[in-house]
Amino acid sequence: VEKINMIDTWLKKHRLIYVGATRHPFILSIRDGTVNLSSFKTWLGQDYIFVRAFVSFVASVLIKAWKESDDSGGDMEVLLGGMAALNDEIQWFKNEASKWGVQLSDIVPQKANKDYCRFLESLMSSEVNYTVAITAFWAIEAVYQQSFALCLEDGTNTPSDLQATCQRWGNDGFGKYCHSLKQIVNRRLKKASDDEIKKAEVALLDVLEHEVNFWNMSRGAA
Ligand code: HMH
Repeated sequence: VEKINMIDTWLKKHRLIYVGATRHPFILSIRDGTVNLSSFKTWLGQDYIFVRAFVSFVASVLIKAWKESDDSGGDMEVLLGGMAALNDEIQWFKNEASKWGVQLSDIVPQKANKDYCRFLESLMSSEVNYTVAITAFWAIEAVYQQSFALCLEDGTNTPSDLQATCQRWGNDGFGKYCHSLKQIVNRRLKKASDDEIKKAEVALLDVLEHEVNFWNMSRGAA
């Protein structure tokens, strides 16, 4: 297998599941303007809970980078930038929730969310190495980047009051950040053992499945 760009190799191999996560009916409904606002509010409240777990996960990836990385790609700076963005994101969720009348303190995590947070927690274990964890991290960010960028393309009907949400993950800066993460992952996978590569591929597939379940939950379909 060509190891220069392992991620692209995997995305071709798992194209259907990747498309399932990045062009989900929930996203397509935002894109064509038919989104149900109660679904959007469900997503907003649940994602706030997810992001709080995600911050802890990113902190664990940063620790692994410090311990394991040769850091030729400035991994720590990229991860620290990601954490700074999450600081901003938590505040954004609070503002957005108050705008939409969503009471964040009342949100009870639904099953798909709890399952996803539990998965993140499993990746925080010191048994999981940096290459596997950062592969999952890239995939988690890339799904949102691809999904929301789709809603910003020309000729779409994204409701004007959801444009800012789509911009949050669909903007060019976030795209560049995801690209930096992807380069780190490809660099790590080039040097990884077969066992690590296999585990990283499984982690990618796990992320994609959790993302699909998360979108399904938001639509009230799960
Ligand atoms: C479920 N996946 C989910 N929520 C997010 N906020 C992201 C990915 C990206 O940050």
